Amino acid sequence: MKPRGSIKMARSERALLVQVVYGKRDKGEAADSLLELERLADTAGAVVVGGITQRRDRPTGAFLIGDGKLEEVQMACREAKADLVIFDNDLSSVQVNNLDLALGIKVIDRTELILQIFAIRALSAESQIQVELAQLQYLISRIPASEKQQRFHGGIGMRGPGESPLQLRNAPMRKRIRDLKKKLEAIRERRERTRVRRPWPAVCLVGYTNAGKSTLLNALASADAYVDDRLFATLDTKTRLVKPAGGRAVLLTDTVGFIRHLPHGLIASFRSTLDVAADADLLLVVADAGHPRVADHLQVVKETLAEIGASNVPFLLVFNKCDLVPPPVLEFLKAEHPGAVAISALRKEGLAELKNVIAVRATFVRADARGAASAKDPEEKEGRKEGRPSGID
Ligand SMILES: Nc1nc2c(ncn2[C@@H]2O[C@H](COP(=O)(O)OP(=O)(O)OP(=O)(O)O)[C@@H](O)[C@H]2O)c(=O)[nH]1
Ligand SMILES: [Mg+2]
Repeated sequence: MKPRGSIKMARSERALLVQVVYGKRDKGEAADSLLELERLADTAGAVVVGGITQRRDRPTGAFLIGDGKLEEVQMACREAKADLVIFDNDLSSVQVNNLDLALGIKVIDRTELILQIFAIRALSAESQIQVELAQLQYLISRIPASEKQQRFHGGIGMRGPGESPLQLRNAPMRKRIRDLKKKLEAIRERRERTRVRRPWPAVCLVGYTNAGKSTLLNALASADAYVDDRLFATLDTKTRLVKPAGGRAVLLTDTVGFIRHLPHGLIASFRSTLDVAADADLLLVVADAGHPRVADHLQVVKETLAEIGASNVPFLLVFNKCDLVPPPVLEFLKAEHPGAVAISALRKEGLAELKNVIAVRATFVRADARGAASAKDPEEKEGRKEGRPSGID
């Protein structure tokens, strides 16, 4: 199922990628970051026409890259007929302006690219408010006062929900930010009231983008969450009731994925969506076992969970995409992470065991945390069947 806002490009922009690697940064990690930038650009609808990396001891200069490298980038842009340059590193507003002028084409950084993807992908009113807030805060923090109304000038091919120049002109940005924050606070309060009443243990799927969280929700709950081999397919939460055979039902929620260098402003703006993880009784940390940098991904997930205040929520590590993993690699991962469950959400393998572990862990942590062990299963009381209870989503 395609979401209404799936990316439709009138014309694909041709993007050249540039990365500056400082000091002792791990080569493999930097290379993976560049590959990820390529996927992000593709997700935003651009066609990547090349990539240039420079190693430097420390960040310098008006252009981030050295003069010689700047010439190389100029030439590469001309040769490849690029109309966009995307930096993997964060750029200051001064650097963006200097590069814009020197190269004569649009220059954006990774943060702006991610914000644009979120703007394109945001479907619900809530995620649109969150993206607009993040964009406005990005503008305020990065752009000199004289330019505040001119950034987000079209991004890659299309507009997002938060970038109407009219909107920016008609309402001073700070007032708009205050209004958006108020709206999000109201959403949070409403969600908080629902949370207090929820009768089932709450389990939340978290993990790196593209790990297979939505595929797993679909497999466990016969749901229809949007699945895509692009990054940030999911920006909204989706909750379904899952009942293990003979066990107690849990509420399973799918949410937005994480990525390295996820802009802090975006995390703060997506607070009301990410609260679902911080409030969960159990987190299912889904990892793509077939990804060569899975250890980096797990580290990013750990750091992001800390940033959203979910570090203390009990978790269960789930290695997904095991159908793609040679047995020795799987054995290595299992040895490194005792207690992790190995599955293939796509092929529906290992799901019965996973459901049982979830049932035991979720009931245990809920009883432990809230003294609810003696509470009667509300599902039995209300005679509900597996599926979607009313008022969820
Ligand atoms: N081979 C294989 N592919 C899988 C498996 N699970 C998911 N995928 C694929 O991985 C891609 C991403 O899946 P999603 O479920 O959208 O991933 P996600 O974690 O929800 O991603 P975001 O919403 O972007 O954070 C899709 O192409 C899926 O078909 C699996 O077990 N095996
Ligand atoms: Mg998803």
